[in-house]
Amino acid sequence: MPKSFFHNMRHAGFISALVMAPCFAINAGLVSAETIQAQLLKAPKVPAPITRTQPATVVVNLEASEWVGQISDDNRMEFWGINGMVPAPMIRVMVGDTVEVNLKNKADSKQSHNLDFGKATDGAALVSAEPGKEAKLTFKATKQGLFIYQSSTAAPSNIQHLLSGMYGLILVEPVGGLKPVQVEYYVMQSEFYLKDGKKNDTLPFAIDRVKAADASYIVHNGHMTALVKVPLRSKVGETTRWFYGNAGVNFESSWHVIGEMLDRVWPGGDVSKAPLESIQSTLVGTGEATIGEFKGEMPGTFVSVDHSLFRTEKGALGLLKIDGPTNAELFKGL
Ligand SMILES: [Cu+2]
Repeated sequence: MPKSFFHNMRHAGFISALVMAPCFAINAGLVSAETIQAQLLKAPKVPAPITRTQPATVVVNLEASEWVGQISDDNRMEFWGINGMVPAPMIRVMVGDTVEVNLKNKADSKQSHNLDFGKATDGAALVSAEPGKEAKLTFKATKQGLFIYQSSTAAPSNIQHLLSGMYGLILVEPVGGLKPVQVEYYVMQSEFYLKDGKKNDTLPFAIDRVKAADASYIVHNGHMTALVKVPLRSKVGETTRWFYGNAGVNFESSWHVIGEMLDRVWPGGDVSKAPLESIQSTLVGTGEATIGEFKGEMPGTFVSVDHSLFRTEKGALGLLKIDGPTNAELFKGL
């Protein structure tokens, strides 16, 4: 862990969502279901909320590739990811939508890469592409909720895909979308198992450490200090909704925001049920995602953690900076 995770707070960037206009597919003179190009943004950005009530076809263009990048300020590793991002971009669709996934595998990849969307539909929905090739998968989003899509790990030998960054969230919203809130963020806890090395080394994957559950890093959004260097932002009075995933593979995450109460939590991302209310910490299993939200009552910098607190030394934390006037009625320091 760097000396102080508060050190870089002032370099915070403001995060804004891009909105893309939908287009209509015209087929043999008939207007078919609306065809929408999925917004694919780098975490913690979340695609724009769904407000429509009619199913559409959502086109999701994904590219698998392998690259060497920073896992911490000191060391690099080889990532295997989607669209050059770890975690992969969040996909947002509505129940009843047809999802068209185009998976391209970059020509200089050494691996064949696949993605499994089986949680968002009935049965297996796997798409696989050899280096330099492209594959297409069309599936109907039949199950609403928040799920992880990931590189399939049918054989243990494939675990390196899941431990190199090949996972993201897919949100299947109910018809008409979730109740709107002011701010939404996407956070993924993930584990990396690497051989030890010196400063500036590129650290190779270490399967022995996976088996021993001896993680080198447990991070929020693909880098040890991703959400420390660039904190999440909101304002007093705003409700912040978090789409919080845990890619695993060894550690459940006890998600907790120090100094805040989770006003509403949808455990397991199950939006078909009423949320739990006033939750202090919520367990997010490996290979599971949860939705949680809270209203910021006071200004300050709040620390989101896996409450197995020594994991913060490996990167399992992020900051939320809430700006605005203080509320003396609610809380007064001595
Ligand atoms: Cu892969």
